[in-house]
Amino acid sequence: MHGLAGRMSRLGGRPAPFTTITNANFDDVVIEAQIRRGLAWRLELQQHCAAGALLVPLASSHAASWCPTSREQLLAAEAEIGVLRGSDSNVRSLRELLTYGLKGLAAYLHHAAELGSEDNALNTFLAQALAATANPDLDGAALTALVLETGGQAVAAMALLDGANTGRYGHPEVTQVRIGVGQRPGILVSGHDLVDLEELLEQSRESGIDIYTHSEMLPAHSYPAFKTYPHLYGNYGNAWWQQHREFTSFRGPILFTTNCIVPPPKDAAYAAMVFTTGAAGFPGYRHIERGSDGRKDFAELIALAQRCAPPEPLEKGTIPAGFAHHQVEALAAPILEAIHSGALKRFVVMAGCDGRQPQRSDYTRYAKALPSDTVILTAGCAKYRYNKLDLGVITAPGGVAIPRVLDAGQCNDSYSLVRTALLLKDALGLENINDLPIDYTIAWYEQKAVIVLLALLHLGVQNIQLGPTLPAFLSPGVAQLLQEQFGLRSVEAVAA
Ligand code: SF3
Repeated sequence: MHGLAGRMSRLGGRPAPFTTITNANFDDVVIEAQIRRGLAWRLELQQHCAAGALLVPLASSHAASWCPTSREQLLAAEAEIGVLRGSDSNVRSLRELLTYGLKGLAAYLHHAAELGSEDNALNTFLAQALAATANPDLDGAALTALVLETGGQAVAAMALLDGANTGRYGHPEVTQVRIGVGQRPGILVSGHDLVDLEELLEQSRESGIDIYTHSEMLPAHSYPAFKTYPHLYGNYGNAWWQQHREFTSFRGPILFTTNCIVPPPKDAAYAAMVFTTGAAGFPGYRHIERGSDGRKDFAELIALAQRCAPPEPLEKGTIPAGFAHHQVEALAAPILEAIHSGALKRFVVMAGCDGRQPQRSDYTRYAKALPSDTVILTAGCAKYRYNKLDLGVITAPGGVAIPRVLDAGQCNDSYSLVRTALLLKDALGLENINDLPIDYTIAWYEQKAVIVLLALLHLGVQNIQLGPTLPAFLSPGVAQLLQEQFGLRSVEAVAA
């Protein structure tokens, strides 16, 4: 049964809930095939239960018997299984909050599984909690408890992924990442999947091209294992939503390993050079599957890159990265000295997703306006709103310079922010995580920011600002509950 739970989260080699994360996969054919594989496995599970005289989960529910034979029947199911089913707006809202959290959790588990790290208890929780979203008998109290439990599971999943990443690639270390370009053509790798990047780097050795990271792949440069590839040149561009302009000027092939894809304009010449793999997909983009030998073959991309021009420069210089928990622990002494001397008075966790809405530039203004004795702890693509600002350093009494933006990595690396907070709490002898001089402002756009939020709530963090606005799926009743229990507010509400 445990093995089946793991398989259910990665239908047919593709991570099923991860595929439905915002901006990961726009290919209806792929998603329908995933649903049909899921239905086949449901039948397998039912037969397995019947053979062992076991209770069939949710046997009497619609989810256990639903069997669409056509695309039309599939789409018609929306009224019965869609987001707006049911009349209680708070139950709908909690179910959607749970679903978002589970998709984020599935993403972490998938990345860890790609690195060979699986946890049966986490896989089983994911399967059971997904089944709970189809249970019409769960009331608001039961769903609230499940949402908060999902936050606890998220902390465990983030620890699993952190161990998988650092076990394979080493602990991230402070690194100056180039943001200019070289003389050779390149391949641009976007998304979050480090294993894909590793395979591409291996296959493109000595091929006369360079590999560039984009958006959430930037933190790869900080891992010791990735530093051994001299053709991992640097990072090109910014957060996901600027990809039309940046992909055009890159002039070489692009590989999407996960979210976030922006549908290309009809006349976009770069569209012919985009490839997807893993959870990512878009109609018309070529998809690279893992072969029966367990390997992804990137030869077509590499050959295409060899015929391309080098990228046009967008900017030049370097940006610092690599402040994950192990590196921050190494800097703990000067950080504590700076706190005790009064040179460092406050931290602001500014993490999560970036987006194209104009009000997101408020994060840049906010970062610029912070007092010079404040350090930003960041992770996720939200960082691009302030990671290229010259905010300077705080100098500890012993002379060590502490940058005012400490970038822990991808949204997947938010675990590092938790570890840093717990490290400071213990070092400062505090009882409660909320006694730390830390403010939290989480920028959300997709499901992985939601699971980070649930993890922080599970740890008891109070007064988080979520922005730029609260998710539309939070009903007034659920938003009020989160405000009363956790002090959660929208950035908008705080600014008003
Ligand atoms: Fe960004 Fe899509 Fe969420 Fe990984 S790449 S944080 S939005």
